[in-house]
Amino acid sequence: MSELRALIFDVDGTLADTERDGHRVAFNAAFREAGLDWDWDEALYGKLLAVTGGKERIRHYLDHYNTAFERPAALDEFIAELHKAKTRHYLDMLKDGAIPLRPGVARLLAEARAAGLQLAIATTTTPANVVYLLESTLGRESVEWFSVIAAGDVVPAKKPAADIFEYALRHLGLPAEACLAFEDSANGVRSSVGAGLRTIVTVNGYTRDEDFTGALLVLDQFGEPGSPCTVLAGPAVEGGYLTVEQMKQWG
Ligand code: XBP
Ligand code: MG
Repeated sequence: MSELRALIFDVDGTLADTERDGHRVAFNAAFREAGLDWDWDEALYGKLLAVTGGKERIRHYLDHYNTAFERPAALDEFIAELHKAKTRHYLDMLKDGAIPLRPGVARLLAEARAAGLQLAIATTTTPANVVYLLESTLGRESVEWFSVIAAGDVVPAKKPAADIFEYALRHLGLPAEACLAFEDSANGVRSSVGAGLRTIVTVNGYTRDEDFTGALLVLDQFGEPGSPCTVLAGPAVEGGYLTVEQMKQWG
């Protein structure tokens, strides 16, 4: 048993419900702007989430769902440009405060800081998306709360590969046993568990029925005093909401 020293958070689906009403909408806005008639509805987007990373997701869409599309010769650049526009639209949404944090996230971050734990991010999304989300929900200074923000193309192999969590651990300078990871998806859990991390899952509409083999605990949300979480798998959560005190006991 090792003393708990750091918490490593996924972003999309874990800190905030960003996919259906955030990233998806921004992708569609970028497609429209580029004169494309592509429309990623909620159901299709759920299937496309099988592939992490926005650029990788666009390529997967062309390979499997829009094979008739006449591809430009410079496909990589075409995808990169579309994705740049998508990021611009997504950041505009964050600036407008369109995406709140999930229940219990702000409380848990505050508890962790008060307890002297380090905080880190491990995500496949673009770095600016993380900064804007933190700033718009927790204030400008909140970015500084995180010792490591591991995001996007900083590793070539995105989740479910373990690389992004391994990168975060390396930069924290801690062994996996001293940390807990927080995820919302099967791809994320494969990545964090692959890096040797005990992982707590909070599911969302897109990921509820996924396979979370290897996770320590699966919840519907972190929970808040007076607004309890539901345990879907794993040990009981005392009082109905996840606390740093409890997590230390599972250490
Ligand atoms: C998140 C992703 C990201 C976002 C879009 O996965 O796969 O690609 O959907 O962000 P996870 P970008 O939560 O497992 O890290 O378009 O910036 O890639
Ligand atoms: Mg996620």
